[in-house]
Amino acid sequence: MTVAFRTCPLCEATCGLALEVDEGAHTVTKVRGDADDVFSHGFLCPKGVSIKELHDDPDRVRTPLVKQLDGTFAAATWDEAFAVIADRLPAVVAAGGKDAVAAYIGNPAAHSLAFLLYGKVLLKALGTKNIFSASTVDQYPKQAASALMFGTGTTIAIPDLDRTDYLLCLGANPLASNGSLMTAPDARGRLRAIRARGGRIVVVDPRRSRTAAEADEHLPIRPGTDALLLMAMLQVIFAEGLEALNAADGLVDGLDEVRALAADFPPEAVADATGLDADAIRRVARDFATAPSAVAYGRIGTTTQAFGTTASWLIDVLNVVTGNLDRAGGAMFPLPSAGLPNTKGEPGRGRGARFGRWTSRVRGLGEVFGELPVACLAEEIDTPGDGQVRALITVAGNPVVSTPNSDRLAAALDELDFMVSIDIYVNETTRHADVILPSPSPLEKAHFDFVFQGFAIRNYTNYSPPVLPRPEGMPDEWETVLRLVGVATGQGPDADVAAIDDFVARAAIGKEVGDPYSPWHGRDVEEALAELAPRTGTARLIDLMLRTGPYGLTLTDLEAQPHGIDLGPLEPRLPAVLRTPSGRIELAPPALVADVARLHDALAAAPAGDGDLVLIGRRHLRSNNSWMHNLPMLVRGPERCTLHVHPDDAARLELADGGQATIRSRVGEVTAPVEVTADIRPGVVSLPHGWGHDRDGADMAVARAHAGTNSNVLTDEAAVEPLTGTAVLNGIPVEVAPVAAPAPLAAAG
Ligand SMILES: Nc1nc2c(c(=O)[nH]1)N[C@H]1C(S)=C(S)[C@@H](COP(=O)(O)OP(=O)(O)OC[C@H]3O[C@@H](n4cnc5c(=O)[nH]c(N)nc54)[C@H](O)[C@@H]3O)O[C@H]1N2
Ligand SMILES: Nc1nc2c(c(=O)[nH]1)N[C@H]1C(S)=C(S)[C@@H](COP(=O)(O)OP(=O)(O)OC[C@H]3O[C@@H](n4cnc5c(=O)[nH]c(N)nc54)[C@H](O)[C@@H]3O)O[C@H]1N2
Ligand code: SF4
Ligand SMILES: [Mo]
Repeated sequence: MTVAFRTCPLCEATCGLALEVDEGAHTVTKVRGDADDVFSHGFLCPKGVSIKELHDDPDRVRTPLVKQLDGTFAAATWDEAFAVIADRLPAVVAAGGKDAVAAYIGNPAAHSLAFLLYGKVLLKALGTKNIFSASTVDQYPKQAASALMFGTGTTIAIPDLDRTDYLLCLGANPLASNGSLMTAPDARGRLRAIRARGGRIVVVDPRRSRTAAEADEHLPIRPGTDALLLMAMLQVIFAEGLEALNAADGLVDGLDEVRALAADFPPEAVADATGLDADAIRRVARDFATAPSAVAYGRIGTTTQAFGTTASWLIDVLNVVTGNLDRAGGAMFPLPSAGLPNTKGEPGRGRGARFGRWTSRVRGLGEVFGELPVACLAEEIDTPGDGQVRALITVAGNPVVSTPNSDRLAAALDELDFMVSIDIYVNETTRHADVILPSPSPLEKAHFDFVFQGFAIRNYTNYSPPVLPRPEGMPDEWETVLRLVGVATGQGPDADVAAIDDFVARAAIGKEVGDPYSPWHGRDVEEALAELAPRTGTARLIDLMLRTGPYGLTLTDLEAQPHGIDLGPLEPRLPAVLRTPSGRIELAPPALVADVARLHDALAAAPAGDGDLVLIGRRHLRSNNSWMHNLPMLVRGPERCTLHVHPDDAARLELADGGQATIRSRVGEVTAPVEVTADIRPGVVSLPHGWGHDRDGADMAVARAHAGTNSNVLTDEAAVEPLTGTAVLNGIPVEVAPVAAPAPLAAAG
């Protein structure tokens, strides 16, 4: 029995795990939090504990599966599976061109070294414009706003949670989600510490979430109106002369423009639309502006809604004009060990961001960060014509459950000529695939959360080697990706993966030696490649990123520190962090200023009537999007997929607590059990996403027994946020009615 230390790959908190390993039985016997982890200090949540069940899950796919003529899957060897792919994928391209193949990249890919480091290689090899991901049902609005203001999509201002005096938390529930775009193991402990040191927490959420329940104040906002609230706060701050730029002073363009825009939104003007009291808005604005330090932070409830990018922008405008950008206790820019685009090239200036360089075929939605909005995936498959998508590759994604109008997408997938999924389950999406290629279990892969280290509330780094060896014959995830690259580049099913890997490494080194600001500038590529030997694959690329990164570390340095390396609290990074063409903070990017017209329209529109209901989502600590419901320890206990309804709405609609209700939207209808609770505001109902595991053909026995209802049968693919095409998943108009109890049988005779 040995103890292995590794970072938990299951959410953004990146907790250190201490695992008792039984190599003989190829499993772990015990999961604990690693008390010596430099960042998580032993914190662990129920999902982290479940990594053992995930590894042991009998339903987890362990060999390639190939669909038979009768529609069932049969186990295949890797050579057999790749032979099928090499036979059928190029045929789709030959018939319909490169755009006939689409790709969808799911959320766990953001935690996978293979997809982070080689995913782009695959997408480039495919050469298709039909690239989709979970980002357009998630964080692209925040990344787009950040790119327009600061110059790159990963230059995201992160709450300095451990030092702030005032946290304004909008549309996020870190007590359930463990934090997102705010990597902070033990978010609850860190939030409690804010109050313990005399600070204040205000939560803006239509629901009294767990985070709201622990806050000093809860503002139960109407869904989709956060941008109006933020405008009103800015109006107060400007009108009362409370603005101060501090670190951003002399670096800001557009301050007068923002001041003029906000002038139209005094608290009284937005009170009805937001459902909030004007005095409360005014007080929160003053408190925020006058706190010794303060930070506004928004997440899913502010991004996947009608004003996602605009709200994300105004959150950072608030941080900037109150002098809280780039100062301790405010919103700061991490400096991760593997670097970021904002550590490359000329400090303080860059090319900035451009969106809409191409558009989707059917609806004409614009490209964002090289992708098209996933809300238009189904129509790209089911609408005939030139450029129609005929094949799909999914990578660690479950779009049939996670993206809007699930039923339309599920039907569209059945029409494809060919589909490949790299995944660890046969689920609602992968059941449509012709070939499923499994990944190793999380315990059989190396892990390095370099993306989330770039969004962390403290600078730290931590590399985890695999805990267990891969089973005989199972390739590493990156080898599978590169084998697909071989097929996509016409090298057939047996391409030389090592040669492709060398090619990728040379290209990455080439970028460094060509960057006058890189420590490796001007070096000889072959000599640099030799320095990284004998490492190959993901380890070689990580070593390169570390060596050319801001701290000049090596992978050997990280391997020597299994509990991680603390690199200290966040430090000011202005102005060097900026990559805007102007070299300044763009407070009023034209695309965002233009969207303020829609805010005026929202104010002018008739307020919601008494009978109007809108649907929002929510998360639970023991759930993880759509894919961890097959683990018995996470689905134990009361049913989680329930419709939350306020008592007033329940009375009006004659909905009984514990009874069933039908929920209908423009695109679909589902049934769910009702949970009557005063924790949700009237006029709003909430159903969590990620459920609905009763589809035929999925092979997840535990999940099927706890099927729940797929809330994305209700979300509308036509409703997208205009700047990034991100789906509106919160604020969906719905009608709710009780399911009539079965009539009692008439007494016989
Ligand atoms: N209504 C509504 N919809 C939402 C949301 C919401 O709040 N409301 N949230 C959205 C958000 S934020 C997100 S991120 C998306 C998530 O959307 P997706 O990423 O599409 O879905 P997940 O549920 O994360 O599914 C992950 C898939 O990856 C597989 N998987 C897990 N680990 C691995 C691995 O190591 N390797 C491989 N190859 N596969 C793996 C799982 O089996 C599963 O099929 O859902 C979005 N959908
Ligand atoms: N346990 C668990 N942890 C997770 C996940 C999970 O599924 N389960 N998913 C992970 C992923 S992929 C992500 S992206 C993160 C998301 O992390 P969070 O954003 O913290 O996730 P949620 O818990 O969904 O919190 C969103 C909140 O927004 C509220 N909301 C809805 N509409 C509005 C609105 O219009 N305005 C405002 N102000 N609030 C609104 C909801 O009531 C909800 O409380 O969580 C990650 N962590
Ligand atoms: S909070 Fe996230 S990273 Fe930490 S143990 Fe839980 S799932 Fe893993
Ligand atoms: Mo997400």
